[in-house]
Amino acid sequence: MTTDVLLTGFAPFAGAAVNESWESVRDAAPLLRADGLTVVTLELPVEFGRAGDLLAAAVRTHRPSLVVAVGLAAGRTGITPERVAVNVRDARIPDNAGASPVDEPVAADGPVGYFSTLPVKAMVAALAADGIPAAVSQTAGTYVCNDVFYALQHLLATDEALAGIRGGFVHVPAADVVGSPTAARALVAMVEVALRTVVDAPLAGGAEH
Ligand code: PCA
Repeated sequence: MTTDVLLTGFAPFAGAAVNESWESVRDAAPLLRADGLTVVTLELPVEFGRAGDLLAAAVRTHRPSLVVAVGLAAGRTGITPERVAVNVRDARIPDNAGASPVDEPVAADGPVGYFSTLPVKAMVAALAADGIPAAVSQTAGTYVCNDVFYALQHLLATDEALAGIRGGFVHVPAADVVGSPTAARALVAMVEVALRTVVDAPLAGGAEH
């Protein structure tokens, strides 16, 4: 069976009881399946290196058309598809395994960055049309979300066996800004627009993050 989309969220971190990214992924999956798509979901640990390794293993196993990794960005005011992953780890707080890398590369042999291969502008436009606050983000930070995003893009760019698989990262805000049902609906809209949009919409305006 072929897989249309691999969706990942994160476990709770920084003392929180839940992580909205996993809740929205969990709730989006049945909605996407109801639309006829084949969906695999995975909850990733908030751990440098290991999270990206687990995602890579899932990509190799399922060979989805699309990979959308989702994380929580608590300070944000909308859903933010990320434009670019950067080859650096710089932790402000320890990850869930106690690691606090500072100024280390994600991949020692990798380029400085990778662009998302998701149509981030078209995704934002689809959410705006649905009245959901959204903007393109120009940085996924330097913590575990960026680590996973960079590892994903590096994998997809360098492993010829995975050629043609598109992927990227989306940050969701805290539940008091966008509740889980709305975040799940937003993920559905973004996956559906990404599946049918290979060339991104040329919309102006890199919004502030
Ligand atoms: N957010 C963190 C890591 C896990 C998550 O959900 C981040 O933005 O890096």
